[in-house]
Amino acid sequence: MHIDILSAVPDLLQSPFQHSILQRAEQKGLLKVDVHDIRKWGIGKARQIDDYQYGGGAGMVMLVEVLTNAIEALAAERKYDEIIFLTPDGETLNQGISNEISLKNNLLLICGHYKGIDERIRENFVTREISIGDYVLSGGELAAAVLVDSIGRLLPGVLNDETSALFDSFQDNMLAPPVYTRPSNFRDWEVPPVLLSGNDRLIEEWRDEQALDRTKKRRPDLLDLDE
Ligand code: 6GU
Repeated sequence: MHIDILSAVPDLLQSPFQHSILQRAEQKGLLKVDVHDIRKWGIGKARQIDDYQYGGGAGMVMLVEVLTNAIEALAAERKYDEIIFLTPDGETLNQGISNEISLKNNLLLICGHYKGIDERIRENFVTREISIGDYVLSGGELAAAVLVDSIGRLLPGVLNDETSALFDSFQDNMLAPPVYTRPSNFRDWEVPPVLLSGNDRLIEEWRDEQALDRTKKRRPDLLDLDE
């Protein structure tokens, strides 16, 4: 998968993809992320990328011409499956959306800043709009990092044990069961004996039960989704 990201604050996106699972994905050639500074397409000597909004009101808006030039320059190199704008008024990201997007080959992510981007970009280029939750961030960069992380780990071959994403929280609309490692007794805090039993069937039953219990208690809304 190839992901281009357009950002006015590219430095914010330097570190997130250079560690752990996403680093491994890049090293294995399964994922390539290129961050592009929008200012590269800025207008005039000052490389202007935003302006006051028509009709008045506080906050700057990113320029239609600048974003058009940026998008068209990148689109000339690559045919995008989706052009995604990160915005608090987009559809709220969930595991199902991440699963779906992880099947694409080429993505362009656009990070807004200030008040937002000229609506004509959304009308004429953007194919999908995504929010990461009902709260406001200063820009789309951290949301883009969240999206890339959640889809990058789903690419075939990225996780060591390919089955492990299947048992993540939210796959099957269920939270994950509790996990333990050695020692089995620490300060009299004991690991549930069934996990030490060696009986795979009982262990699986216990995990299913714990996952359901946890989901009922913490996120009953997830269980309604199945009906
Ligand atoms: Cl995608 N952008 C911004 N600015 N704020 C957000 C968001 C995105 N998702 C949740 N809050």
